[in-house]
Amino acid sequence: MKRDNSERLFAEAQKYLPGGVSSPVRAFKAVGANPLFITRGHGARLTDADGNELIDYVCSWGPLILGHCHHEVISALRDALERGTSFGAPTELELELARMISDAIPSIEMMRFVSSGTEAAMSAIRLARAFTGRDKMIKFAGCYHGHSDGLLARAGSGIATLGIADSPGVPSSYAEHTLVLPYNDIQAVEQVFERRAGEIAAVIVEPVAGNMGVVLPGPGFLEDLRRLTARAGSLLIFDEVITGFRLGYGGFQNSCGIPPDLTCLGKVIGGGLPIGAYGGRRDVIEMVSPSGPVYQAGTLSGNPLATTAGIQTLRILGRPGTYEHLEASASHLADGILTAATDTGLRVRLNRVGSMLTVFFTPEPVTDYDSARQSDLSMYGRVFRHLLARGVYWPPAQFEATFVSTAHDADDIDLTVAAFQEAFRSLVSG
Ligand code: KE4
Repeated sequence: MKRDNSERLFAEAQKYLPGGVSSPVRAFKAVGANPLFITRGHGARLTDADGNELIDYVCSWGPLILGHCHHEVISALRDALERGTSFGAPTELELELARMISDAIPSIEMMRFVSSGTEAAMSAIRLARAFTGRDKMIKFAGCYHGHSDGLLARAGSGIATLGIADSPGVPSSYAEHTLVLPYNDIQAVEQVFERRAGEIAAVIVEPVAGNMGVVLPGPGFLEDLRRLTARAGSLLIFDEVITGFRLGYGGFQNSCGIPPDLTCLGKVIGGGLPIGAYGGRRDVIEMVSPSGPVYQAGTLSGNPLATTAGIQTLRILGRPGTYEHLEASASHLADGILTAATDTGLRVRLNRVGSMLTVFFTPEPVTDYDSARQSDLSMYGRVFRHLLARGVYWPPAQFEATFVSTAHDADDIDLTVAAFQEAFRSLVSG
């Protein structure tokens, strides 16, 4: 695979951008390779700076559920561009997108648009603290809610101890308000609520986790979080930045039937342009400035380009058969990978919900961050590099989700499965 141009650009980029990238995971550090510089996306494929064409399963980390450059999204954006890129003023577009989201996710009675998932989660936590008058929050190890200080905390020494900063620059006083518990461990949550119920402002959770690889909620986990938070007067926040409109037309909350108090959205609702949103109970959201005292603002919040792309994307997703098509494609891919592993005697675990999935290289079930970390990361890197050499652009990190789009057709899936078969065979034969 020719990489001269990507290598040259990567060397130059490292002079101006830390690690040569604009976000850490893009640097391919987890898979022992240098990143490819991408020049264009089209349907399910990317083209890199050396002209290599790749089947894309990163999908910009989730937003591109319709694939790259969907003609109806591009056409709508072209029209919007002619009218201006940003006004810093209300527009009918943000009202239309808000209405579509609220109609699709009934727990979201009101919402505020922001420009990233980080802003959405950060603002939702601030709002929950203001609404409850409490400071502590619970998050789960392996879940990621963006890079705001309070959310960059990792589990303290003991299960119920306060969090410790997970990055330099985060004051311990911020991390100490965050309790980090094991995902799917409802006993740990019960323990904390038994001892500190009156202190907990909110529990924030990815209802299907995507940031330790895909990990599903265990039976009753989300229901118990709903019960415990309601009983304690704490707010339940579903971070659906990944799952929102990914697993169905609405949130995962629609299919699991558990209404959170607040929801964070991003990615898909912007159709590939910068966006985020947080919303939920009217009595909570009305506390947000200027209707209430909780301050939050943003220059490009609800901008006409992102809302245009989001509206068009949701309109297309709302068409009959869309999610059935995604399910069929993702199921075809998953079955092919599992068969390839069985045929070569490789022990893998594949976690999947709809069109988000992760292949782990471990014989044991992956149900939380500790079990995810049992996966053979070196094997993941070797498989990644084999797939890339065969034109398959798989997520360059074990602890990320693989995404299938409506643009992936049967040939793409068959080519991908064949690449897995060849990769597994070459790895097993040494
Ligand atoms: P952004 O600030 O990156 O738009 O969203 C933060 C965020 C919030 N909540 C969840 C569940 C998320 O997955 C994310 C961001 N996801 C990562 C990939 N797992 C974005 C990719 C990156 O960091 O480069």
